[in-house]
Amino acid sequence: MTELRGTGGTRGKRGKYDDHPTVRMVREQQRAEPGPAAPVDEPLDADWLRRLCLDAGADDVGFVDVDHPDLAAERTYIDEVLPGIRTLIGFVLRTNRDNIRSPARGTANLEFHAASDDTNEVGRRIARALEDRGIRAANPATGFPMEMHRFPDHTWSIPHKRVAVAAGLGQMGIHRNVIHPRFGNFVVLGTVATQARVSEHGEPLDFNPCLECKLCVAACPVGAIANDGGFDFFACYTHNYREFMSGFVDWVQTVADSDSAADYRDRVTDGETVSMWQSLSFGADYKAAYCMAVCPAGEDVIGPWLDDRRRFTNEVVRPLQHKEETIYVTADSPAGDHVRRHFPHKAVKVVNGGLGPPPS
Ligand code: B12
Ligand code: SF4
Repeated sequence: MTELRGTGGTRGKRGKYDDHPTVRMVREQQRAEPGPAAPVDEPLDADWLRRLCLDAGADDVGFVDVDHPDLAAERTYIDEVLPGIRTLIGFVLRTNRDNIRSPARGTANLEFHAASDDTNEVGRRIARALEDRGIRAANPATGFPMEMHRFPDHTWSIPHKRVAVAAGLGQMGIHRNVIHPRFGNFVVLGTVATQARVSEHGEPLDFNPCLECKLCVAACPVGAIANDGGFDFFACYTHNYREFMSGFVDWVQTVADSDSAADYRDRVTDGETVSMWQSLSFGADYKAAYCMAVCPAGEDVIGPWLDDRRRFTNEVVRPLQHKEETIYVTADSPAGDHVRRHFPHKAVKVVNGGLGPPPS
């Protein structure tokens, strides 16, 4: 009889749980249909696994050995997801482009939230399908929830961008988002970690779909993206993530510091208060993502830009640049100067970035 692991039984001896109905039932089943109780060590066929992932709803997929050198720096966090990971299954789901491009933030955020939910659901389906075959697998979130107890240090478990690049699903553009050769940057990235080995791994793309057109540089309201691909994390984080982690901390501090309702309403507009309510109720809203919105790269995306660049700029880039809105910056930051210089019609609001101690 196959020894059942985890029942406390010792081979040849009667164990404490031998008479439990579940233990008896499982042992009966194993006698009737002997099969692998633990994952078999044969690698999974890559074509079979690819089909499984596409059937689960992925738009593209690639496999990476967890020992890939590009993941070495992140192993402590990756290994936390599941013991004994051997393969990372990287996959992408397309997003609806015109939602992401919409200057109406509700329309763009609906797509970010819906596409992230779909991606989590696809990861869950892949993990479930593997589990049903006796293979251990887990799907960490595409974004949130994260390991917030480590905040502000490394809060994510799996660096999906690095996995996607190693899996051959795209390359990072100047704006540091992964650009898929066909779908462009209009993708959400997901990863499933599994103990299984896979017969073939992906190879990084041999070209970068980024055109170096710099539309992302021109569109970012806080100047977070440099021409050479440098990225001002704090500028992006302070504005775009105003209603996420640190922005929320800053808002709570403002509430705590206010002397009265009137004082609070001097510091925070009603629009900002209800926007925070909306983020807390329906999922935190991004303030921009304009770098992603304007990117013309990718076989399925590039057509309108190639046909008529002026028209593309007028229809896609200008509405975001011309939008009148509040831009959040920290005091004396290059981001503040950037908004005042390039987007004088946008209101600048100086806030506490929230990563350090509260302002005195
Ligand atoms: C951390 C993070 C961020 C950070 C940093 C972004 C970045 N460039 O890394 C912030 C909060 C700014 C951010 C913003 C956005 N993000 Co984000 N983010 C992540 C996250 C959790 C990890 C990214 C990562 O691996 N970074 C490390 C390496 C691989 O990237 P890197 O560019 O070399 O990172 C450097 C800097 O970011 C910096 N850094 C990172 N964190 C921190 C923290 C501090 C305190 C400091 C000082 C520096 C710093 O140091 C890194 C090493 O040099 C992933 C989800 C995940 N679990 O993977 C999503 C992810 C990368 N984000 C995504 C998206 C969509 C966005 C936004 C468009 C959000 C939005 N809707 O507005 C913007 C785009 C900003 C941009 N141009 O990059 C997508 C990208 C999809 C794609 N096609 O590539 C991901 C993959 C989520 C997903 N599952 O699809 N994000
Ligand atoms: S907008 Fe242009 S420069 Fe920026 S990432 Fe996309 S293709 Fe590259």
